[in-house]
Amino acid sequence: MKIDVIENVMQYNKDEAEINRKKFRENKVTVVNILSAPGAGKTSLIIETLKVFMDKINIGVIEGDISSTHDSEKIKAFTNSVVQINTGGTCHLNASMIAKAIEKLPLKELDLLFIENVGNLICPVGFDLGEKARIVLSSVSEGDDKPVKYPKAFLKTDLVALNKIDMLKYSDFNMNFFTSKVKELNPGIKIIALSCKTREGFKVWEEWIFDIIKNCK
Ligand SMILES: Nc1nc2c(ncn2[C@@H]2O[C@H](COP(=O)(O)OP(=O)(O)O)[C@@H](O)[C@H]2O)c(=O)[nH]1
Ligand SMILES: [Mg+2]
Repeated sequence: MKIDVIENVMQYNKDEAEINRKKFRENKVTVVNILSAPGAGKTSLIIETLKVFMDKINIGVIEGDISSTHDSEKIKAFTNSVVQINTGGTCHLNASMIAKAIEKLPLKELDLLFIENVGNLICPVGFDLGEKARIVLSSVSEGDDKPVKYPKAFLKTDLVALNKIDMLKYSDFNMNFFTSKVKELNPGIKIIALSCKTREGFKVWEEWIFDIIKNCK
């Protein structure tokens, strides 16, 4: 019985995600769902990307947090198209929450929509939101073993971004170990190493973003 209920919940989410995806397609908006542990740099990556692209394209942001408007307040300095979702304890966003949030966004005017998921590498993995692409953001300060400990997150993604590479010189993070474990799980996956502090690696990140927007149009 319990398993039936879980299956129904997952099927309901899948159906809702397909409705969102259709809406995104009709409005020609590229949607990117960012997953990471708390503090890996999701908000920083969104802000640094907004700084680069805000004069060229229209970007919206959905901020998912258990509570507070802390991140969306920061993002408001760079775009008016920001909606905060407070999950009230739920550890992931689901497709219904996104359906409600996009009612408050000028979807037709947007080229790109970032969804900052709730910070953890477990619960958000199973929930399709209707996005075009999913990113898993890891960071040097978390250590190089995250692909080993959270394999599903690194399997079900379109890009792995490694943030805070400015901290490599202060840590024992082994880049070869990290990349080889990611590639063992997901051989074809692209990995971008970057720093939101120094902007190292940002050219490659900007090109990746441009490419997925182009593919969506
Ligand atoms: N050294 C360093 N710190 C960073 C970098 N990116 C983000 N941070 C810091 O990491 C902390 C958490 O970042 P935040 O973007 O809020 O992470 P989130 O919880 O994933 O949204 C903040 O203090 C940021 O200033 C980076 O590339 N290098
Ligand atoms: Mg954040």
